Formats: sequence, C-alpha cells, structure tokens
Amino acid sequence: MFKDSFKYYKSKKPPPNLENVIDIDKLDTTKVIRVSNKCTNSQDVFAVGLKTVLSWEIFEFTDIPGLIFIRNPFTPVGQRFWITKCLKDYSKKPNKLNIDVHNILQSKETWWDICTTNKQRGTDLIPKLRWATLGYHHNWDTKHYSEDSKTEIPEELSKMTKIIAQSVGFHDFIAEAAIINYYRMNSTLAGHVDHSEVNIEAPLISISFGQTAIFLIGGLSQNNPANAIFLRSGDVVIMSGKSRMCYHGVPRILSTKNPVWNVDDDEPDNNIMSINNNDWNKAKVFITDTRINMNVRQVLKTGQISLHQNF
Ligand SMILES: O=C(O)CCC(=O)C(=O)O
Repeated sequence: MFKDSFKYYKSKKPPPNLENVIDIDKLDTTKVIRVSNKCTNSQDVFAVGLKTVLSWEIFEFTDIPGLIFIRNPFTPVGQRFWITKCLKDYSKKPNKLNIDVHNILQSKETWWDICTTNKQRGTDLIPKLRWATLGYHHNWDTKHYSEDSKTEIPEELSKMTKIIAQSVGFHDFIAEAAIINYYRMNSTLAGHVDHSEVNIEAPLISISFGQTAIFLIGGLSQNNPANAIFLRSGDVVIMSGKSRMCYHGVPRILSTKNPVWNVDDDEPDNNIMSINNNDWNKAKVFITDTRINMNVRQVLKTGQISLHQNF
C-alpha cells in the first residue's frame, strides 16, 4: 500500500534499504524502455537551458503506464539559471507563497532579499518557504482554480515546458499553472492526486533541481502498491495517461554526491541565458541543502479560453 511504502522510505530509524528504488542510471530494461524524442522544433533549446534535443534520453516505465522520465536534459548553465530563477524570482510577487498568510515580510521585502542580506531573519525565514504558485494559483483548501486568482506564467517557463511536452508527443501543451515546491533535507510531501485541472488529458510536467528525492508513485487507489524512483537534479517526470491520476508523493530527500549544476559547460553559445554571478553565488549556497521541484500543469482544455466557459 502507498501509505506503508511512504512510511518505510520516510523512516529515520531504521533508515530504509534503497536497493528497490528505481534508478534510471542503472537502465534496468525490465522497468523502463527507451522511447524516441518527438520534438521537431529544436531551435530554442539553449535559450531555455536545455541540451540539444538529439542528446535527450527518454524512458517510459513498463509497470506505470503514461509515466515518462527524461534524464536531465538541462545544461549545467541551464540548471544554474533555473535554480536561481526559482529561488530569486519565482519566490516573489505576483506569485503566491505559503508564507504570505503569516505576514512575515513587509510589503516591499522579498524572501530572497531578506534571506541573502539579513543573517538573523534569514536563518528563520529560509526553511519557512515551502511553495510558490504561478499562473492559475492553486487553492490548497478548495482544490479549485479560479479566474479571480491568476497571474502570468513567466515566458521562459512556458517555452521550456512546451519543448519538453513536445518531446513526448504533447504538441498542444500550454503551461497555465505551476507550483514551485521548495524542500529542505527533512521535508516530505504527502501522497496525493492532482485532480484540480479541468484538462486531465494534458500531461503534468515535474522538474527537479538540487538535492535528490525519492519519488513514490502508486496506483489510482491508496491501496495499490507503490514504486519508488530516484529523482536527481535536472530530471523530468511527465505524468500522462493513466499515471496522471496516480497517488504520488515525496517521502525523503537525500544529499547528492554529484552536484551537476557546478559542472563547466560544454554546450555551444549559452550566452543568451543571463544569470548574474553574484546571484548564482548565493543560490549555490541554498541548493547545497535544498531540493526544488517545478510542477507545471495545463488547466484548461485545448481551445477553452477561461474556466467560465463550459467545455
Ligand atoms: O516534488 C515532487 O517531485 C512532486 C511534487 C508534487 O507532486 C506536486 O507538486 O503535486
């Protein structure tokens, strides 16, 4: 059962045995099959931090229909760009943050500014940021989206996720809502199903950066058994088809021994992606004990223009 596996992988004493966690690097062909890249538009990849499309390694899980895994398609500078974006830019207005309700920040203050300039307040504030919502803001209580609670999805995020969706055959994907999840080393995310979107035929794109997660995915009911999968920095999981409605969660964060974001770049011309070195030097410190997950969804059906329109 999902709950039992969650408890097992979350346990500190005794710690879990990780030998059954699916590791894409081991290329176990009983668990995953390689699939081809369906993206025909490969021009814009470097501008959004992705490696050349031809080099991507894409897999489908044999036991989990519709669950697709792209093994880190990001360049090292791409990783640095997205990590900095999530920490510095996506953690401020107009996006909504879990800490908004606590009125910890004064109106002009941002989480990033306080955490990077005020040691005393930063120590307390860093672990408090748990999520930011972009686009249609997910309402955690009602689990409904609303036209009254919506801001722009950043253009770079739309472009990057469109290329990823195309690569796995979803050519109409539009990013309309995103949750940026910030995990500390002791954070977990309880099992749940993402069913708020009107369009559940559209895939959900989940991108991981920083420290490694054990991602747990079960079946349509909590009573089904679950599979555990390592998600490392840059890895992309696409929940489509039957897997789109499966229980999933994150019972554990593990320290990575391979900080791929620090590697020198060997891709051509990444100048188009601008990251300020000063910002990166600060973000680099955060990411040593943080995991970030960008969880991007299409809300509306193709052709639907608002939630008010019946479709
Ligand atoms: O952090 C993850 O890998 C999963 C996040 C998630 O399931 C969600 O935001 O709904």
